[in-house]
Amino acid sequence: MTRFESAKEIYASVGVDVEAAIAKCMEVPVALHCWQGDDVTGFDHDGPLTGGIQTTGNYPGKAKTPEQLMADMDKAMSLMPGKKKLNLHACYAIFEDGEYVDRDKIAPKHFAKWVEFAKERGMGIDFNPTFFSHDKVKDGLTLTSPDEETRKFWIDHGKACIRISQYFAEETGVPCVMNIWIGDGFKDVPADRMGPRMRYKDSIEQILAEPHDNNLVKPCVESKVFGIGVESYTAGSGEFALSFAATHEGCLPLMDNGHYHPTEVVSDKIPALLCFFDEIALHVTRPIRWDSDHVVLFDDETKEIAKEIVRCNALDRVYIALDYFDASINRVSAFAMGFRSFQKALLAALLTPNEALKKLQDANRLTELMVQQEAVKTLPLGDVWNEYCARQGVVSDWEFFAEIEKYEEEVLSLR
Ligand code: RNT
Ligand code: ZN
Repeated sequence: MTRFESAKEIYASVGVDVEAAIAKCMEVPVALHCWQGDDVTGFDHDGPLTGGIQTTGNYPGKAKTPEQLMADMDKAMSLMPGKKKLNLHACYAIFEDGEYVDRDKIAPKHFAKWVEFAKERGMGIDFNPTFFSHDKVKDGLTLTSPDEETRKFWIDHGKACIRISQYFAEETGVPCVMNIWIGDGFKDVPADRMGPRMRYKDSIEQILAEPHDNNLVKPCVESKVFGIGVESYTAGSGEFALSFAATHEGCLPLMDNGHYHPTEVVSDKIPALLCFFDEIALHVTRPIRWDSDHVVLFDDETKEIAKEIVRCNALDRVYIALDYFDASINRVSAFAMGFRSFQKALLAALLTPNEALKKLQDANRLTELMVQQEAVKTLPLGDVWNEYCARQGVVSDWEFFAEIEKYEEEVLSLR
């Protein structure tokens, strides 16, 4: 008997159907964020990363052109099991033949190459307006700016992104999640906390008024607790984003698990929000002490997030995207490791006897629940994971690094 066959029997003995879990895991789309490949730089500007986020490290081989970024994503995707969706930021517009337009004027044609890339690989596309790293960010503000010309520029950017999102959905046949996140805030104690939020509310309302099909474009608002240089106040706080989504038809809340106080957990917020929203969106990341955006690993909170989505029976109600950017290690490895880690968490969640455990809770058999939840942790997940990777035609964890080394030697080191 192979290790996989033996694992299957062990899981069956606790009521888990391994084949069903593997089949399900292959179907769940997870969005891969292009910005891990070039430290959130993009192709439409020179100048630093702003908005209160930061990449640290200077590992060689960073992608500098659309072709390099696509090649790196291709390599990474060849190492990742599971269903992928492409996640783009507006600053990854591709201008050709010397053309350039500012962010308020970007159009579907500037993303035609990405559409081609996605279609050839059978992927849908998610999208993000880029409200940072740009000279029209005035005094650190965009959609909350008291300067009407500035605010209008960014509203027009948002509207352009709605049109591009609709184009992505129409082209790929897959709904496009369009995430609004701004870094607007203040380093020190503001004198007016409500004014910027009222302007933000009005700005998003204007953006969402841009005609679009709600079945094709899924706008969301991502909250945040603080950013670098905006430690005292963030306009798009948790309460703001959640209340906005709750009161605006067709708008989803997006939770990034790096955007909360350190003892708050998104895994617990998922079932809370699912009581009220048909659909929600996630950015899965790994915050170390702050919103540091480390590569996602197979750690406790990642496992718990996946477990909640699965046991709430909400795989088709939660839009899952990854969001991290580590410039201190091989970026192709970072891409693939984060994706593989989330896949592993999903598979583990699908291999958990959730119904049996729920029954113990409802019968108040809490001693037994603790004992069994601990026993689940050492079920032979690794054997099923290896089989899952093999069936998806990707290398095992132990073969993975050799692929990274080879690509670094043959491609990245020549840049
Ligand atoms: C920033 C947010 C946001 C960004 C990306 C690049 O804290 O998490 O989602 O990481 O839009
Ligand atoms: Zn995020």
